[in-house]
This record gives sequence, C-alpha cells and structure tokens, in this order.
Amino acid sequence: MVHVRNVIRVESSMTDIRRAVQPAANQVPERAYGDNTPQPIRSLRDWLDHLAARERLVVTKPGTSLRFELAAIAKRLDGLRATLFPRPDGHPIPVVSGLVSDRGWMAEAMGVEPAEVLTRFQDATLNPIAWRETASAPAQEVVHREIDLARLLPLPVHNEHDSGPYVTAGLMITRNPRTGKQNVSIHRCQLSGPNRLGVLLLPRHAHMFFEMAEQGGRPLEAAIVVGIDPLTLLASQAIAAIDVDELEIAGALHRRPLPVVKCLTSELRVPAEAEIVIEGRFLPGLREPEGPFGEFPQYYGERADHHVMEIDAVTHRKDAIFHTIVGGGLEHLLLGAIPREATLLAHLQRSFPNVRDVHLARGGVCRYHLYVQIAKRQEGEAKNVMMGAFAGHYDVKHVIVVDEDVDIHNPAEVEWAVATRFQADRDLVIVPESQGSKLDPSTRDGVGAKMGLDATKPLNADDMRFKRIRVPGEESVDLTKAIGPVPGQSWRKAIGD
Ligand SMILES: Cc1cc2nc3c(=O)[nH]c(=O)nc-3n(C[C@H](O)[C@H](O)[C@H](O)COP(=O)(O)O)c2cc1C
Ligand SMILES: [Mn+2]
Repeated sequence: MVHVRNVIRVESSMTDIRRAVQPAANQVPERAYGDNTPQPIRSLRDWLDHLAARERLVVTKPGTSLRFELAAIAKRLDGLRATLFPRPDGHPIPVVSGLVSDRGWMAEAMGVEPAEVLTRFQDATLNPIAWRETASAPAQEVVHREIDLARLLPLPVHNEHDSGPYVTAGLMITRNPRTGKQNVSIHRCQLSGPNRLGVLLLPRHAHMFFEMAEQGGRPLEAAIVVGIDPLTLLASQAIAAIDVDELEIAGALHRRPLPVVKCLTSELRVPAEAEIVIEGRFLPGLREPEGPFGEFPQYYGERADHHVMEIDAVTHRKDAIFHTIVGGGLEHLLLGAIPREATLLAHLQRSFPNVRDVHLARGGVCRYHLYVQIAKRQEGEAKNVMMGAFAGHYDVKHVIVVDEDVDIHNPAEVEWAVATRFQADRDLVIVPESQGSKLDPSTRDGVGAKMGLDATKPLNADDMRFKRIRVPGEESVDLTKAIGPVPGQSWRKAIGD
C-alpha cells in the first residue's frame, strides 16, 4: 500500500488506514435498502451515524491545519470516506468533508436503490412539500452579533492558489423581493474582512433577486446555512424555475415538511436543524475582488470584482459542526451531477420517450460529457437526441449516444461503443461557436464548439455483425468449486510434471 505513509496523521491503526483507502463498498455487504422501505436521512448527525456504522467515516487527530492539510486529507479520502476533523488548528468547531462523494451513498440517504436516484429526485422536484415553521431551533442555540468570521468559524484554505479561506458548503438562502418566495443555492464565499464575504453569484436566481433589490438601491437579505443533511444539499442544486423554493424539494426528498426557523436579523426562514447560520445582506452598488479559487473543472476561477455580503449575525448549535466541500472533489462534482442528470433525462424524455438513461461522466467533470442510452427506433434519431441534449444545458459540450446494451456508467464501455460503432465521417456532429461553460478554459469566454458522437448500431445490420461475444456460463460459474487445492506456484505438480 504505497500511499499509507502520507496519511499516518489519521488516528487509526495501520490496518484501519489500509482499509480506509480501499473502496468502501468492498466491506459493506449490508445495504440500507431492502424489504422494509428505509426512511430518508433527515439530519447531518444521522448521516454521520449512518456513515460511521458502515466504516465510512474517518476521524483525524485533533489539530489538523486549516491551511491545505485539511483539504489534502479530505481529498485523498474523497469518494472513499467522509472525514471529520476535531479541533482544526485548535478551533473548538470541528470540520467535516466528503459527506456525499459516492452515488451509492446518495441512494442510501434517499432510501432508494442506486438505479432509482434520478427518478426519486425528479419526483421530489415535481411534488415539493412546503416547510413547517418552528419557534425555536438548534441552529440558534448560540448567537453572535459581534462578527469576526475568522475567529468564530474554522474556515479552511483548500487549493494552492486560492485567495484565502472560504465558506464552500453553505446553502445561500435568498428571497425574491417581489414575490417573497425563497431560493437556495451554493456559492463560494471568500473571507474578505471580519464581517465581509466576497461571493460569486453567477446569473441565476440569487443573482436575479439581487438585481431587483439593487435597482431599488436596497440590499438583499441572505443567510448562509452550513452543516446540513445530504438531501437538502442535493435539493439546493435542482435546476428549478424561479420561485420554486428548493427547501420544498428538500422536504419532498425527506418525505416530510422541513422544519425551518426565522432568522434573527431578517425575514428569511432557514432549516432549524442546521449546524451554523450566517445572516447578512448583499450590499447594493458595490463589487470587490474575489478569487482565484479552485473550481470543478480542476482549474482556478479567476479573480474579479464580485458581490459583497456583510454579516450581521452568526448563530449555531452548542456543539456545532462546520462542513467544507473541497473544490473539484467528487462531493462537489456529484452534487451538481445528479440534479443535472435528472433534469436532462426528463427534458430528453419529453421529446424522445426511447431515451433510457443519461450520465454525466466523471472525466467530463460531471458537467461537460453526457452519455445517453437509447432504444433506437429510427436512423438519424441519435443526432436529434444530441441536439436536444445541447439545448438542455449550456454546460453540455460533448454528447455520446449509445445503444441499450452499453453501460453508460462505465466509461470503458462507452469508449468501446465509440471504437466499434462510430465512423467520424457520418456519425459526428459539430456545432461551432455556441454557448458553453465560462469555466472551460478552452472556450473563448464561454463560446466554444459542441460535438456529438452517434455510437449506435445501424438498425438494419445483420444480427451477427454487432453481436457481442459472450462465453456461456462466465457470469454464473462457481469459482470456489472450479479451482483446485494446488496453488499456482506448484503448477508443475498439478500436471504431474
Ligand atoms: C460545491 C458547489 C459550489 C458552487 N459554487 C457556486 C458559485 O460559487 N457560484 C455560483 O453561482 N454557483 C455555484 N454553484 C452552483 C449553484 O449552487 C447551482 O447552480 C444552483 O442550483 C443555483 O441555484 P438557482 O438555480 O436556484 O439559482 C456551486 C455548486 C456546488 C455544488
Ligand atoms: Mn432556484
């Protein structure tokens, strides 16, 4: 195990450490689903218990450095284990990271089979459940009105060239100044002063609300919720219409109304079970430098003048836990991927009922490469599906359409389909100069090409031409019965040499 030396600061025996860097699934025959429909996970603490019971939570020695070391450990264990860091740099509030860095874990949090994750998410977005207000809440057990964020919270620095400490896993709650409807989204928040955060608001809902407020010369109230259950985190990433409150999607994923409490300094309602809430306002007519910051495409988002939030209060539980998401890690990628897949699948199926499944591949940073599986009925159809996919989200850059027999969750299978069912002169579609992702450094400020590959078989091909080879019995053969007692080293003996 070559990597072990680098994680010896983690407080465990060597065996535990070796196990920690093995895929967790190997050790976890037990599944969270089964005969009795399991309940979804509804709090961060329940989720940590769930992970701990399955040996998926690593607790480090106290005192991990908030500058790089915490992110280094979290990133090494990304996708394998969640990590809890007690007393980081001596701070009384522990930090947790890597809560949802595996699709199977998200299925468990939902209480469904992995294959049902997208349909469960679609169902929750179609049938939101309104929240329920409570008068008092764990999230407000401790109240701070003298704000020095660097002292109050354990804010880590993640990547080499990040401009400084950030809040990266906060749900930004805002409210439409015209309709009063709330919105939830995640934004990177740079520590810019004792009571000041520099926030990247890309032009979506929170940004629209801010523009409405700013046009009237008014600030926009906002609250940042840190330390929340995985389903509420996932709900925040729904691609929903403006005035759809993502906390209601969280309620639907929880299968019951989300308890919320009124903020102390604003009309906003925040999840009552949250660990930490940062209350404040976006200031009108002001932009300040923010960035660079390590982003999901594995490059830095640039430093530029961005929005400024002034903080009025911080509330938290007595024994609060701070959550951080390391930029570009699996946790970050998957939180975006699952809701996008759910939306793209629903969007494609509206026009193409024979679309079976979609997958945003890890190699395409869970945003740019979309694999689509179809039950092909018509020649040419794959190209229409590509065009639908490009229209579904501007981040979609390369689309590969494959037949039903190709496992789109396995990139090697998709590559095999391209290798053997695709000819570039007839199966390739290129759309030049279209809108793409501004964070893709190969675009010109977000303008770039789309590419689609039709890797489906022709419908009229002879049966044998595209028949996949298969050895009868390969899947079912019982190796324990088949393999003899003589070890390989003694093969001469086995053949009587
Ligand atoms: C970890 C993480 C970090 C994110 N950082 C930002 C960010 O800095 N700025 C931004 O505009 N969106 C960011 N996003 C994406 C938005 O949260 C996401 O698009 C959200 O669905 C937008 O919500 P809305 O459609 O209600 O506006 C981030 C997402 C994740 C999962
Ligand atoms: Mn929204």
